[in-house]
Amino acid sequence: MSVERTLSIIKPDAVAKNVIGEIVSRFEKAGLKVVAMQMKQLSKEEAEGFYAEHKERPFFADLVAFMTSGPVVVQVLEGENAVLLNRELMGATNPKEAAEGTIRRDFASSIDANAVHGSDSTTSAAREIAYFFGA
Ligand code: RTP
Ligand code: MG
Repeated sequence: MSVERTLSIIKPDAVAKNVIGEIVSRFEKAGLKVVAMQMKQLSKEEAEGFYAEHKERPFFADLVAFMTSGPVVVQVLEGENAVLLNRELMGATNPKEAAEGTIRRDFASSIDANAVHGSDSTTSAAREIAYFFGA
């Protein structure tokens, strides 16, 4: 076990549904601490750079359009095994496949509008945290 940091984004669909507090509450109840938080409107360039690993994928343009469709809440979460714990709390990418009690099962409406982002590894987390919050 080790204390890690991970990057979380509450996506435009969840912000529009007025469930920022409910989502943050799930992180806190699971033992993750919010150590940085910023509400912002992503530019096209910011969203493209953030999801650069997916730029050749067929869904890239839709993903960027969705992520810039309204404000998001970008957070750094800290705790024991934060990267994996956050992914477990989020549930599967497609909400139809997400386990009961997960954020995506309860708040996501589709594979595009899927409520939250979470870093998928400690390496991604370091890059993503620096991307939004600097060193
Ligand atoms: P995220 O990066 O947003 O936390 O999501 P993830 O790790 O669960 O999934 P990832 O493979 O990284 O994909 C990033 C986002 O792209 C959209 N996507 N659409 N239509 C499709 O087949 C498809 N696959 C992925 C999703 O909105 C996903 O969250
Ligand atoms: Mg991902």
